Amino acid sequence: MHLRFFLRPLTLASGLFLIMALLVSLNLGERTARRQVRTIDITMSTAEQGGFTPASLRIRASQTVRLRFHASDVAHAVAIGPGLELDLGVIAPGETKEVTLSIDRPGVYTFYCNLWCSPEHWRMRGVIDVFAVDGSLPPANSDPVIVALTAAGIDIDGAHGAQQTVHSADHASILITPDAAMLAVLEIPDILRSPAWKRTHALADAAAVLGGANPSQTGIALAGAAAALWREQLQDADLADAAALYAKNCAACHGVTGRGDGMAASLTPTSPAPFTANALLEKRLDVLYAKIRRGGMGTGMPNFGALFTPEETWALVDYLWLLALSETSP
Ligand code: HEC
Ligand SMILES: [Cu+2]
Repeated sequence: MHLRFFLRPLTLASGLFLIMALLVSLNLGERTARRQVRTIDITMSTAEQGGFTPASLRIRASQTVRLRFHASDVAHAVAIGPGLELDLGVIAPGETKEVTLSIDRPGVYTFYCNLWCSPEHWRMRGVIDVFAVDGSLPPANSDPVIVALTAAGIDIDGAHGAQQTVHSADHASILITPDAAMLAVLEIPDILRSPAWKRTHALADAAAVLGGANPSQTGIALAGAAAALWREQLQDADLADAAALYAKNCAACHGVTGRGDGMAASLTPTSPAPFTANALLEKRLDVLYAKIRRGGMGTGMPNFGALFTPEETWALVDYLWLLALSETSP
């Protein structure tokens, strides 16, 4: 009883002191943490006026940095890739948006504008070199798909990717539309359901394989059946992310529905390709993949290999075919 009476004021005082000490140290800790975060201010103008300034950043793996993007002239939008899933969205003129990030995997990353802001918009890119703790930068790895195409002697810019077993002349004036009813009638070889086979072939090849198993069918009927088969396969795929990437990075030239009629379509030296079954008939999927990653030399088709992961690129190829085979196809 006596003891308790004596102790109480002491406990109260020391308790208060402890709490205050804790608050002070918390505050200090927070301040030092904040000081450790390097802030980098990046000004954005159209590519014609210099694009991103600075356009080249060097950070260490796992280092936390705060990137502050300021739009100095018109509206821009910023995303960072590949594989980081960072998209800051639109930044209005005069506005600043920031992102705090730390990248664990050393390598070369790209920050880029994904809102059409000027005729040279797609050149608006910046590079982030992320160095390993030992100061090294891993060499850019070559893309096995493009390496394989080159090794096989396939010209990515060539007009034809397919084996041309079904000749395009057969279809020159006939529109290929998916014919789902045919699928119940035809013998469908298993290989046509193999994703790996599909990636190294074109719709014309699929039609040719169908023709081998169903010799009495006409070329256009086979192409319609092959198109139906591809559309069926695509309907189960989750292409929401690819649709978003397409809307931000491709629609300006290729058009929202892929008809080659985007608002910037008239600005490219070559017209942006339409994504229709007829136009893509003889294009191997890996050739489309390569074109997206590497761009079309001198045509105005930008290279997206430094922006997207291989998986995102394949999903885009699927999405182009979904556009080509959708109901709104002419
Ligand atoms: C600045 C305009 C522009 C933008 C943006 C653009 N493209 Fe293109 N694209 C073109 C032009 C022009 C061509 C035609 C040149 C060629 O086929 O090599 C083309 C061709 C292609 C081809 C080859 C088609 C074929 O039939 O051979 C594919 C695939 C393609 N683009 C996909 C994309 C994707 C996917 C995006 C977005 C990630 C995109 N493009 C963004 C202009 C653009
Ligand atoms: Cu832009």
